[in-house]
Amino acid sequence: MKIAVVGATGMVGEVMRQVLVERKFPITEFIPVASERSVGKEIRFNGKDYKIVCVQTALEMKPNIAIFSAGGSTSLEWAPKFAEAGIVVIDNSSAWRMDPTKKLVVPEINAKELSKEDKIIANPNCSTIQLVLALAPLHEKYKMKRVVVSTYQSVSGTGIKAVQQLENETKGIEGEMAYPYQINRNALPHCDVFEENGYTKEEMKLAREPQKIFNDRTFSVTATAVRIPTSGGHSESVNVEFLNDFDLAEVREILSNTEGIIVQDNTATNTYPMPILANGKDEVFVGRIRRDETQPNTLNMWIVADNLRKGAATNAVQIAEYLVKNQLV
Ligand code: A2P
Ligand code: 11C
Repeated sequence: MKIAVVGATGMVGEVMRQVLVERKFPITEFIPVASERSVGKEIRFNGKDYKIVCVQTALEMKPNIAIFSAGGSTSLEWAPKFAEAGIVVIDNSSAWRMDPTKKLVVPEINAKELSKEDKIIANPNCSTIQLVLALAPLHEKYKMKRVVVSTYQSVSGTGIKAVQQLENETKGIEGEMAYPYQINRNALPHCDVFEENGYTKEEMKLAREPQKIFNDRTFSVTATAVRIPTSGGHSESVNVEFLNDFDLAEVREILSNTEGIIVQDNTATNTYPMPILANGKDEVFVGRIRRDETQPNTLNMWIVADNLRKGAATNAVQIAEYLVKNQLV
């Protein structure tokens, strides 16, 4: 496969390069793409140096698959041109996620919907991916009615500028601000921009994307998204009301037997998921599994994942793997 990574120099792009190598994705030609600023510079992939090209050149090189992680406006402008040329685009931005003509895919849940006709495939938002992966087997068994999620999101989700802001603040250095306020020793109830309804765009992604991924509108999700001074992964406090009652031991067993999920749940040994444990891993970690004692059929749990891996790069590469394996590309 001839593969282009658009945004290869970015935070997700860097992890994308690592994940492609780690998972031994069958690459015959690698095309790193970035902005005009980076064209001609060299970038390392699988032990070799490659020259960075611009998007137009990448399009002319006709890769089989182009994985985009260069922001929404680059995707909006270029993904249709790639698709038109017969190149499959896996897009990590929010540009196409809610477009009814595009699939929004978490491979473990809905890759089966993919066909040869899908030329632009959307990768869900990082905080959505880890949420739905844990909810999927429970929804199948007990049927969700309502989900209340509060997130504790890593600065790496905002990008390099935010990682730098946190680093500067911890060292007492003045520098550029990615957030309107200090993030060190702080918590900002503000991820992505505010919408007219008073929610942030990040909160609305959490509310809307799960229904599309499950192709099911019988449940609803409400969210509060908070940025905290961590860099290794996103954490989520999740309260789920089901239509049917559950058994806690069975919930743990179902999650333990789900591909891509690791249960870390033992209060006696202080075992629970944390960003420092999830960082660098592809799995989604679930713990603090307990019954909400204030109302029937309701579960509380804590979900953590590396937002740059399963939340972005790993999920995109898994989509590409599915396409190759099923000869859809
Ligand atoms: P560059 O390094 O040349 O700016 P992040 O999400 O970490 O901010 O990274 C964004 C990525 O998207 C970078 O690789 C960046 O390249 C790339 N990028 C930004 N604008 C464009 C563009 N117009 N065309 C191609 N790549 C772009
Ligand atoms: C964050 N979820 O952590 C975001 C980052 O819609 O793809 C990814 C933004 C997006 O703020």
